[in-house]
Amino acid sequence: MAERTFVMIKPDAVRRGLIGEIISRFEKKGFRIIALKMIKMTTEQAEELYSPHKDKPFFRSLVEFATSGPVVVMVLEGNNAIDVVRLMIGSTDARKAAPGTIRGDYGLDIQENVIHASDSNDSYEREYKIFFTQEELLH
Ligand code: FUP
Repeated sequence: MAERTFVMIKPDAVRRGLIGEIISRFEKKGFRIIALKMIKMTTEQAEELYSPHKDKPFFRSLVEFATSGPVVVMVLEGNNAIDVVRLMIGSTDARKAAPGTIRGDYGLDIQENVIHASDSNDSYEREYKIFFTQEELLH
C-alpha cells in the first residue's frame, strides 16, 4: 500500500557529511521523494516535533540538539513506508542499533542518533505539517 512518512536527517549527520549517503539508501530502496529541504529549525518547531516527550528529563537537551544546526526534512512515499523506514533506521539507541541500519552504521549515541522517522500514521500527519505546506508536497 502506498504510504507516506516524514524523515529528518539530524544535525549530527548533516555536520558529518552524511546527507547523500542517507538519501541514497532511501532512493535505492525504492521510495519516492515527495518533498525535501534543508532548514535550521526553530525552537518552536523542535518543541512541537518532540512534544510527545515534553515531560521527559531529556526534552530540553533534545530540543537544543535539534536546533544546533541545519537538518534535512523530507516526505517519502512507498509501500508500507512507515514500517519499512523504521526498519531501515534501526533502534533509537544507535549503540544498540543493528549493523546494516542507518543508526547502526552511522551512529554511536542515543541522542545524536543521525535520523528521525515517523513511528505511525498519526505521527506522520502531525510531523510533516510542522515543516511543509500542502503545496510543497510535489506529487
Ligand atoms: P525514535 O522514535 O527511535 O526516534 O525514538 P523516541 O521517539 O523514543 O525518542 C525520540 C528522540 O529522543 C530520539 F531520537 C533520541 C531522544 N532520546 C534521548 O535523547 N534520550 C533517551 O533516553 C531517549 C530518547
